[in-house]
Amino acid sequence: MSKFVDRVFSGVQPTGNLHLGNYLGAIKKFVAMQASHQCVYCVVDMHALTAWQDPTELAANTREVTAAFIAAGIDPKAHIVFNQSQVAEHAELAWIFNCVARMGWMNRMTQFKEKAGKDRENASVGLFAYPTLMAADILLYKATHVPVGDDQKQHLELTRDIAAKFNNDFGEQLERLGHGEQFFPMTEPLIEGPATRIMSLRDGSKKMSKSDASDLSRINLTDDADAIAKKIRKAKTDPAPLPDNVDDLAARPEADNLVGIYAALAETAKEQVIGEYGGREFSAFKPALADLAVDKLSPVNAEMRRLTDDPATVDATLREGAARAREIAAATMAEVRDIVGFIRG
Ligand code: AQP
Repeated sequence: MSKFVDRVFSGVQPTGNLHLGNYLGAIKKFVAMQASHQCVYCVVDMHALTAWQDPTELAANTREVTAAFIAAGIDPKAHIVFNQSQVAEHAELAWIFNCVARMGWMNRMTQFKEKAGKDRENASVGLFAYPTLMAADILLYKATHVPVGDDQKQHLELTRDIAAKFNNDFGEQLERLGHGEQFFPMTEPLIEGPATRIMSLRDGSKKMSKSDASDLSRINLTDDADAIAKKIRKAKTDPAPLPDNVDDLAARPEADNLVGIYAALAETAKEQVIGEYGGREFSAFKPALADLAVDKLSPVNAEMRRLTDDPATVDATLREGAARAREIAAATMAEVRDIVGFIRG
């Protein structure tokens, strides 16, 4: 039996345009994990700074992500909801991990390559070091499970590599201090279901993304019913009707994406959706998808608005969550300082 308590950690960046991909790939799963795990959900504002953020918008977006968490059904009293920058231990452990991770490992990170693009010389050092901060976020809470979208898979693998190297590099010290062989757990990513990678509504080969210049490419969690219906109506598709078999979706990325969105919203499998809509035209499927999306997203949207209209209450929730997160983080960091040989005051 593992010595680690079953604990979930995950985060979302407050970088604006929170969308259906973030909701289905992450936030909806966060809600489900509450029944079986102790959960720590973080608005990762320090991660957001890896690209320039307008300070006023960063604060507003931090409140918006918090509101989305709560509106979607996360209970900040039973679990922990906070913003990363309020718990300084994230930055402290990230520094130690910067000294554990190897340049070769970091150089292989595809997200850095994609986000830095051709102008790598001009990317922030923070963008390059993003994955070590993410490892610190997770391991500070000794999290055993992390629900994320498919795009974060490589960062989770790096987190495990960092944990293993730390456990190994300080093995003797861990024995001496009575921690056994494993100080940090081998965290399991939770990347499953029909919505691990929601694609752009305009281009089935691109991930739905906050930074896409086209607003029609994504359904924002702040979109009203008309906007949701319009975006689904205008979603790119091929001319053929939906196939009778799920396997035939593989060669049709746009159709596959819409069926996946339907399945995730309806909490069913793609097979079920194809069972119902296989052979039908998009002119029949799209209105059904729009109705389902409006039905599921409107209550979240309304509750988000109510919460963001009361920033003082949102800030108080974050403050209380940070105080509880800090208790766990401070205990881990005290142990880490002893393990690496820092003299404590
Ligand atoms: N398209 C997606 N499908 C499924 N899951 C997704 N996630 C993001 N996009 C999709 C998941 O949402 C969580 C929070 O993501 P994030 O805010 O930390 O950052 P991100 O992945 O960089 O978000 P974007 O929208 O893709 O932003 P930009 O445009 O800046 O690149 C994560 O669990 C992520 O997997």
